[in-house]
Amino acid sequence: GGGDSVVTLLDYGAGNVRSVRNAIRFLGFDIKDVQTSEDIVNAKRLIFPGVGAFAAAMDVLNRNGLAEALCSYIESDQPFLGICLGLQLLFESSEEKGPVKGLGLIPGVVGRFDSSNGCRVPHIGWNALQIKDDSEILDDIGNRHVYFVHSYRAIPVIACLDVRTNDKGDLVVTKGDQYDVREHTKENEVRNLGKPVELAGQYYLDGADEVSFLNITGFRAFPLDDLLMLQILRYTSENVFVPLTVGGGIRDFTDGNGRYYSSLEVASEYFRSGADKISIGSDAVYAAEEFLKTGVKTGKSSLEQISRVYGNQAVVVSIDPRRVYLRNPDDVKFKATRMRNPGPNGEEYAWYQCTVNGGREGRPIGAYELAKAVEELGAGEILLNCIDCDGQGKGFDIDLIQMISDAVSIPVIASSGAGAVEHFSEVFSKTNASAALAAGIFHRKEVPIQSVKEHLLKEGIEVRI
Ligand code: 1PR
Repeated sequence: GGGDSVVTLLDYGAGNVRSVRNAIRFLGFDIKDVQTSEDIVNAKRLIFPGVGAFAAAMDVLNRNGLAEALCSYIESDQPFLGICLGLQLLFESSEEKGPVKGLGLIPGVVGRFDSSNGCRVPHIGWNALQIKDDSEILDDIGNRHVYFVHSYRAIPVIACLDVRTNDKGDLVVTKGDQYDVREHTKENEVRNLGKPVELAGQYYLDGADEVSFLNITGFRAFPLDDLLMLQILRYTSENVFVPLTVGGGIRDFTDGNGRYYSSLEVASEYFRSGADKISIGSDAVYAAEEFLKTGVKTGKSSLEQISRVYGNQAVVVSIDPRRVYLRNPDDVKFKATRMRNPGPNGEEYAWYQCTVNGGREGRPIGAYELAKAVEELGAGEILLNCIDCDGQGKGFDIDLIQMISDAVSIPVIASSGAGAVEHFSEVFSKTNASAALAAGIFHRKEVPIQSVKEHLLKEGIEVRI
């Protein structure tokens, strides 16, 4: 219930509701959380943000008697804002992992986008709105760019912050050369490029379309012990109003006291702290290997569990491949590609071996095989790194990015090697990458994000300015 300054929020426990909370508070309203169906009945205005999978959300609504209350609230014509899934649930049914029955307040079925015309699905990114009538409702949105999980998109530029604890115990933004993040000095210290919250805030102001945090030692430390990381997300999400992705250490885990945490719990904590997407590295490699071996989707991998609850669009798989040169593409059972530039011994081909634990261990699976498998298992996006190119500033690995972005129909984020604005236009003109990510050039202030965008615009590539 509540007075004029209260908005009732239906948070059913999936997805990042923090950004909606921040927005409501920014507008000067207090938030009343729905605890029971009574709270819906008594609401004066109700917001229903929905990120996640249709079936899982319907389950929660039905289980707690919220569905009925929601229907009578909306039928009595009271103020209601359904966001994304929060609107879709009002339809009769959804094709998402279904058909699954919805609330049936709006006639129609929620269908999947057609990807046969070359559109990547899910479509994830920033776009300009073309407003056909004279509606002023969106006048406040600057030049009318909006983040879509939809069907047309502008090319996003993503700033990536690799974070880890340095030897003094501070969480710092670091950046490696081919994944080696230590200074080559006597002290051998972890490179320190700044403070995570400050840098993320700066990149947002500079025009980054998305910000990613990768907790690069998450594979050995358990992320839920890393309260600092969660704190960083909370602070960042207060000031950074572009999608936030966080990765590192997402897996099932049993702590020293024998308490078991599912990867879903880990991810949920990240989402609650302000992440819009989570990114899985090592654990996705193991899941893909298992899937390719057995041909069975167990539903138990972190990838499958998290995408089932939060939706595919919330799950990024980060691939850390290393080039293995070949004279003959038939020498390995993994997909090899012809290289634009031959290897050190004149090799004309290479396959890309996936690694785990921050590049420390090579696995018997190629980037191509991994990408196809994780698409099957429910990944919504692929963050495609390349250890050979990381931190080198010599350009993206076009051969790799071309091979992977042609192989899957989910968006591929090109990463590793950006050193100049031309590298960004090159990757978009030569491959089907859907976004480009860079770290070092932004941290070292060599090239501002704005210059990258101005260059892309000049080259005829649509970006959010
Ligand atoms: O395996 O689920 O715990 O996830 C670990 C995550 O941490 C993975 O996403 C993995 O890519 C990342 N990671 C692990 N070790 C490192 C390292 O650098 N030692 N960083 C690491 C990955 C790579 C990029 C980088 C680009 C662009 N960083 O994201 O930002 O290469 O760099 P550039 O523009 O400077 O060339 P898990």
